[in-house]
Amino acid sequence: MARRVPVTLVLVLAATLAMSAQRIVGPPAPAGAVPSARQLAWHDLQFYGFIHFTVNTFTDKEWGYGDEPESIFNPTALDARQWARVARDAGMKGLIITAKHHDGFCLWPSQFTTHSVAHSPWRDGRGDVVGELAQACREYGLKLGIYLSPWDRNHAEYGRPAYLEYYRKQLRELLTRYGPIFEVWFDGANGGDGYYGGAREPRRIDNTTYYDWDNTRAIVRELQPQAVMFSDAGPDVRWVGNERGVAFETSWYAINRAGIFPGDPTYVKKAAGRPDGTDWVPPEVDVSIRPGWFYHEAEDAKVKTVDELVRIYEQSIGRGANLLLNLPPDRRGLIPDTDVERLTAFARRIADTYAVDLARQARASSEQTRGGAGSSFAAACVNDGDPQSYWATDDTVTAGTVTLAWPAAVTLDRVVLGEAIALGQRVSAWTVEADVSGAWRPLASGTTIGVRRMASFEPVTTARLRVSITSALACPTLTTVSAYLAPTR
Ligand code: FUL
Repeated sequence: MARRVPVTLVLVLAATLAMSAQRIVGPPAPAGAVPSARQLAWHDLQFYGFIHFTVNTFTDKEWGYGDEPESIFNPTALDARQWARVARDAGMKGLIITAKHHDGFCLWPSQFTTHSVAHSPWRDGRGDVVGELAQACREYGLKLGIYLSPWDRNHAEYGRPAYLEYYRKQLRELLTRYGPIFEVWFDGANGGDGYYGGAREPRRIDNTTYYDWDNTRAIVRELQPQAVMFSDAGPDVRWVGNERGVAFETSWYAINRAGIFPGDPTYVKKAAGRPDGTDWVPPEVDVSIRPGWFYHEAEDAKVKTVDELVRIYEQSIGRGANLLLNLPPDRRGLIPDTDVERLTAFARRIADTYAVDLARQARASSEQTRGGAGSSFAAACVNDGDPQSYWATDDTVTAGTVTLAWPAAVTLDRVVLGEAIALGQRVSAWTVEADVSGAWRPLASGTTIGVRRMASFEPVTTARLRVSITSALACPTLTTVSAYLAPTR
């Protein structure tokens, strides 16, 4: 007869075994600069649109001088619902409108100037483009953003303290009349000549001091605390440093904000960010679907192709930035058909390419799991479809691999990696390899990851994929490893 083993002894043994495999550990401490809640919400948006529309649409200019008569603003068929529908159908999450561009003309009936839609023939002077867009955005589930140019070539007081008061009153108007605003866009262009109430002269300002940005930003925080502010200097979102639609290959979310100001001529050198930056100010890629920001008939044949838009997508969103794609309405006040067709075909291409995440069918494992195999930081977190869960290593480990194994071989030609950025951006080098006939074949490699890093390569058929983090500023995290195969065209 078999000897009976006491039940309690079995339980103690089982618990000891389980504990040796799984130490209970907490999450890694945040490393370096980390995002605020409003920045984390902004990272989730990924893709939204710019609407450049004003008197320039009717004068065929990119920068109005400020002396344009209000009478020229007269779109024949303006329909902000069309803008919103087009944006929503393309997968955009919001629209940012040039409420006032450098020419000073206001697309809303501001009580502080006569240089606005209220003095134009459009809708007999009773129109409000910003209001119509706000309503359309609500209807189509989009967020609304505001561009209010600091440089104003119409205003008589530009360059003097009185203009700043005017600017802030306008900002208050925009932030109190139109519901929630997700982003306020502070452009860096300023100075130079203009109409300035009839003075017609150059007015140079010192952009390190004139705008007194701290007090302007305080208005946004007071009235729309959830809104992010964009400028060369953030504070929440920064310019990527070019208007070509390209984020840096090595792109750090952190910069040293001290000493940077909107319009900083040395900014481009700082635009890639730095691993030791003091402030989390992620890049936004702004680019137009046409050569210009405003609609020009002469550019009707120069609308970006689907291939160009896909490249922009992969080099902006695919490098962990957000994409702000400009869709300028024409003189009717509608986004032209060609632009809509391109955008729609581009959106379909992206949706088809990233339709099926092959990684979801794989089993993920790692030798470097924080707290040991089976902990809440297990490799399985990278392909569970949950953006909150993540794989991490122990504090002292700054490299590691996650392997995905499929029950049967799959064919893939791209991967998407993502870090748990709430804890900071940590990875500085990675590689992806596939097991091909028993040997690891390199597929892609890179430096930073951030919230999202897309990589594509020649299609490969494999049952095992290995993602290696080869260097990191602190113990690395990965919330996402996805794999896709683009449909053949
Ligand atoms: C620039 C402006 O000067 C352009 O006209 C445009 O608005 C672009 C988005 O920002 O600084």
